[in-house]
Amino acid sequence: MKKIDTTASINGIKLPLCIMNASGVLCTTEQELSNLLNSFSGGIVTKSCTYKPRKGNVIPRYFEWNIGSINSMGLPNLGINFYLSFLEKKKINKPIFLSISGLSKEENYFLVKKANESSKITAIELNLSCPNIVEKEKMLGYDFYQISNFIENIFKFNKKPLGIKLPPYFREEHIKNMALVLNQFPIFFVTCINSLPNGLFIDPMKESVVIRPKKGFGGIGGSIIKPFALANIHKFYTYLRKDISIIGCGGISSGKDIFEHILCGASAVQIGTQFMKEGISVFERLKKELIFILEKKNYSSINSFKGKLKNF
Ligand code: RRO
Repeated sequence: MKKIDTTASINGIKLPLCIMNASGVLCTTEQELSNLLNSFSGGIVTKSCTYKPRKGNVIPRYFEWNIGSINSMGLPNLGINFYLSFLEKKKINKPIFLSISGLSKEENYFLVKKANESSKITAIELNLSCPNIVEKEKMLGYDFYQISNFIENIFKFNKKPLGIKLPPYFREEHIKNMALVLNQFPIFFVTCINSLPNGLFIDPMKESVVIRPKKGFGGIGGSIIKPFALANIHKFYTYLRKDISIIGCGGISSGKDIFEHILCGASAVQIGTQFMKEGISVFERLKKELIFILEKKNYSSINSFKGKLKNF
């Protein structure tokens, strides 16, 4: 049997495995990040950080059921200085993606500048799609007027590989317009998609919402969002410059799901809800399941089928 290659390249950033965690899931504290460093994951994405540490929203703020999850975490994180000094102390054995989610454009500029000072960060994942923060500014991922100027300003000083975590879009013209903007900049990758904003899951027995913040409304993840993730990945694959890689995120709980993401154009994938449910062993299981599928299909690497989804 020939050796199956499950490594990945994100616009030249080499991952020992094409599977990593999604930002936000078990990647906030020293313990969680150490666990990820010692795991099979092909890279590490940190919890989106702000300048000051944040406690986040009141609990309960996360709930899961068989096919989905809902969260309104409210950006709980230990502040950028914690993540930078944690990484300084550690021996790093895989690419590190520092996720940044400032509460204003100015805060994002500041955070990107700070991240540029660290040699331990492989790339920045700029989160322009947090669904749960109601601050004065509109979510940049949905602000087609401001995003171009914002990214232009970032690239005036940013020297690190930088990607953007996008929200889900539900109209082709939105994806096309966003791709046209992104194509103008030296962006390394996009991550598609963040959770579906403003969902509502309820408990009919208790006749109640299941999370406390925002009257129960929150971002939806898990298996039920996979069709939206695949649609966004595939459309962006069509419209983005070919050197901008796509990291697929949304609804992955099996090797088959990873195969589907890659078929739609993803170069690597992130695991959110399923990592939360299953814990750190998820990466090894998914790797085995992906290899099993590739063996059956006689594919030796991700590049043999990436983006090659067929139409009728
Ligand atoms: O912390 C959160 O509430 C959160 C963030 Br920043 C995000 O980007 N996506 C999400 O589902 N939750």
